[in-house]
Amino acid sequence: MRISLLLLIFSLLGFSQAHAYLTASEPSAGTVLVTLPPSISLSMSEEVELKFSLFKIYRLDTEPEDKKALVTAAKSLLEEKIKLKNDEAERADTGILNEEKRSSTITIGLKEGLEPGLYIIIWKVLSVDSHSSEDFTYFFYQPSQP
Ligand SMILES: [Cu+2]
Repeated sequence: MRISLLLLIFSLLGFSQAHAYLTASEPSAGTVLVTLPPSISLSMSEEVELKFSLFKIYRLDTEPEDKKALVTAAKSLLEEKIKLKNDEAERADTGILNEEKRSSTITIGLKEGLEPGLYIIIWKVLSVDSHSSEDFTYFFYQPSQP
């Protein structure tokens, strides 16, 4: 019993390590920024094929009341927007800044003059092992009042 449980844990770990998942981001999830940087970066557990991966940043008009509502909002953003074409106007990003074909560190440009609020970064990536995965992270932009 104990051995099979251990095997299960190891196989679950093996499964998650075989895909590109977020290991870190700058800013990190939930950070409140007083000023916006020119770009944000995502670190993935393995390299992704940038031509076959999508990264988008959206500002939400209404902020979710709690973490659960935020996850729901992010999931519907992923469903509705990740494959949308010609959506540059409603996005907060200017696209990825990487020039290489594959990378585990993705830099995404931010537009200038963005409104305060909650920003959600969504992605659907194809990792070099040919598996695809999608997820999100988020930050707040809250400039201090003069
Ligand atoms: Cu994989």
